[in-house]
Amino acid sequence: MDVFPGSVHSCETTNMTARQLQQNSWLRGLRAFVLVSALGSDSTLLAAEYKPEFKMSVVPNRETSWGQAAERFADAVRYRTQGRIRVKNYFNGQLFAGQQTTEFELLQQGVADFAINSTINWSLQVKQLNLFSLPFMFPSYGGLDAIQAGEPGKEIFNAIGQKGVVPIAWGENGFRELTNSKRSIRMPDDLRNLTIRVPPIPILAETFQALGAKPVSMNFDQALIAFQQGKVDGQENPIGLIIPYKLWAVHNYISLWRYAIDPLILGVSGKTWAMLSVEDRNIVQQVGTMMMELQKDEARDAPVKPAKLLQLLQDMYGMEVVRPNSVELDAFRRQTHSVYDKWAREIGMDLVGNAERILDRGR
Ligand code: X2X
Repeated sequence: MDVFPGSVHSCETTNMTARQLQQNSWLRGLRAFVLVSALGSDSTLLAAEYKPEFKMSVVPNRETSWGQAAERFADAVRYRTQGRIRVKNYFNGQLFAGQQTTEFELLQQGVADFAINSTINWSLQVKQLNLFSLPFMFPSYGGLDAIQAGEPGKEIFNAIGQKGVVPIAWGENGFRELTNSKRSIRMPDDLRNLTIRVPPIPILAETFQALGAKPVSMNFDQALIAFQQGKVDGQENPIGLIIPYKLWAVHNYISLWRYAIDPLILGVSGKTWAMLSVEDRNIVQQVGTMMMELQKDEARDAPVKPAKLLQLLQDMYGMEVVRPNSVELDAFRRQTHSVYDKWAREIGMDLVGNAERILDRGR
């Protein structure tokens, strides 16, 4: 018996903003493309033929804003499809056995049906996603939003679509800040010889190398153990993860340097997408868009403003909060310039140039 009764609403345009509508029309085109490339034809199956479980992959735990978004998505999709699509969430990287940069391949193969993941973890397969890891590129959320809503965002979603994954919506992990157990970090020199864990993608390791640190590339689950054992001196992650993972217990210092932004994307396997009826695709799209908008808001502002969380780190856990000034940030930027230039070429000069122009207009 279905525990989620209720009518399926007309899922076309109810309650959508003009921006969402506009986004949806090109997304529909993109999805049609992915569908055709994935299967060669449109095979809309009957609901009764769906599998009993659709798998959602999530890197961190249920308590994070990514985890909450996955829970809400699963509940609402099940409700709106009257139980046709039952999503089971696999937290803590269970589906990819700790290898966080292989998740995109699971989506391509249809081993995972859905994923909410950081652009970092998909950037080995979709090189354009390295844009967000260009050192010290993103000054603010405003510029980021304009890039995601504009041409660069479309180009990136197209690139993901061409690789057999349907991107539904942007979310956010946040600006990646630096924590460590050794000392305050205000200038590049302060980083010298510190071992800093970074997610396993080259651009982040190269950035820390350029700053004189000793980067250690490691999957997140292993990193958590390494922090506990004091095997590395520091790490970089947004405040939204520093709190639920209690990094204040192992690191006394945090530098708010915004060296990289870390968007999330909700994606669907092209193979799974091809399995769904048009009606159910629309439901997935609508629910996903709404849940990721909520997730993005939460990552930035709710339930508690990041400034309040910082106060908590400072007053409750005794962390020393360092805010490098603009001269100090310039020193970091200068020292990582070669990494920026090298990766701008890898990502594509047109895409990076477009993004830079959008940021300049917003300054
Ligand atoms: O591995 C990390 O640091 C994390 C959790 O932020 C990502 O998945 C990129």
